[in-house]
Amino acid sequence: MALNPSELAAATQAIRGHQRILVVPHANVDPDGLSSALACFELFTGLGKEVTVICPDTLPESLAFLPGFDKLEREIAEANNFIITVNLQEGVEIDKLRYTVEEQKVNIIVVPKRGKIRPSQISFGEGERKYDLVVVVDSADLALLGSLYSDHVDLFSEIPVLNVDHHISNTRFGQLQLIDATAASATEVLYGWFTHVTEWKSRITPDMATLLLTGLITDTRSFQNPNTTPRSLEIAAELLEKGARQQEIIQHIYKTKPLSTLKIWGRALNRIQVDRKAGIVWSSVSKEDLQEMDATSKETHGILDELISTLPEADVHVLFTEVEEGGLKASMRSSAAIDASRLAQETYGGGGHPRAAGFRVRSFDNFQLQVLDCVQKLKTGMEQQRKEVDLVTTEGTPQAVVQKPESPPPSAAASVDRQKAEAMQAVPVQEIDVVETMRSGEQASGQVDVVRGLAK
Ligand SMILES: [Mn+2]
Repeated sequence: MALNPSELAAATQAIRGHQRILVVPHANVDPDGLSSALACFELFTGLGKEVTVICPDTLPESLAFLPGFDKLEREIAEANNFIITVNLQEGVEIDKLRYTVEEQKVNIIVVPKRGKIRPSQISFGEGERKYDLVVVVDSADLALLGSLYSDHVDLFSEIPVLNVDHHISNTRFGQLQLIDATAASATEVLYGWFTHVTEWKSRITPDMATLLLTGLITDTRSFQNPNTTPRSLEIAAELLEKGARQQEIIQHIYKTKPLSTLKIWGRALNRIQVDRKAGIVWSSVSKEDLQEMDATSKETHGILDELISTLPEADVHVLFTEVEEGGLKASMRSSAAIDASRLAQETYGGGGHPRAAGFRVRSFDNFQLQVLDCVQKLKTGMEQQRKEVDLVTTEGTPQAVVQKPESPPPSAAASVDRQKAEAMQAVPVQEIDVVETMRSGEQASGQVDVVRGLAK
């Protein structure tokens, strides 16, 4: 499934026709999401756009080598302008604009040079939004943006959204989509798009190539995962030709791990459990493990891949992690024989992809006992799926071979918007009086935009 030409044209048109672009990846951001967002930032900025790129989480320090990392912002700035318009009819000319600030009040004082301004000449309206287009990358659903979405639902419904993704489970949100479920990474989709547009193709700098290759390398786990296609390899080769710094990526992604991460991986690998008859391999990391190793639950990311490479013949691999906020998180991968997404759904109401899924258990008394309980339930579910396959005599329809880390659940991180709101209320107590003299020559012809910050 390649990108659809009319969707490509519409997406390109959307970039050309908008000026203030907001780019966002999913919460619990991974290297593909972040490098996709930064690649968009590079290209769109080069096209003369005002681009804001948001990292919805704590900045992952391990990705600080990504070009443009220092441009990442944490929060959506949503100051909506409010415009007060004075209609200059009947020969009214304006001399000065003043405003005074009192406690809880701003007075805007319009001083006419000629004529008299009447209340009927005043009108109000909302100004432009800070952004006029949102580009969401590597996210199957808007909910996966976490609080970035839930705190700004109106923004996402009022301005057009372009959805660039490679997840088969993409809900096709947004007015515009560029979705290719056969692409190994979101950066592969972006590469297809950027090279499709003649004027953009030559804009792929070594920095941008490095970003695009980062997503491709990490989402295919260095081209080891079955989602790797001939196309992915071709693109990787082209990106190297365009100056992508592959060694830099490998060095930072695979060879730099904090000691705590290595320790926690060691603990998990030490604790591998195998049920050969059932075809399931699992391991677990408890809260105590994390505390002891001074690690966070995020550092368990990657252990599952190690489980798979250690015992590839099993049908299901699961890693159970007891999470800081309470409960446990199970990440699961499966062979083509088992639908992991269905298994997660039917046992614990989880979800994901056919071959990579996950679920959560919110509360339990004892983590290790709960893990055993989960394994038992998963085994029953696997048995059930195998039975159904035996019953169906028709030739198997080809399984989707898109393997991806499970989509992260929306982050529960609280927004810090309130701080801003509080800061706004702390308007200076003393009076400010600002005067702007209108240059009469510009009034008639064009726009004058006078900006003064209200802050002290
Ligand atoms: Mn991805």
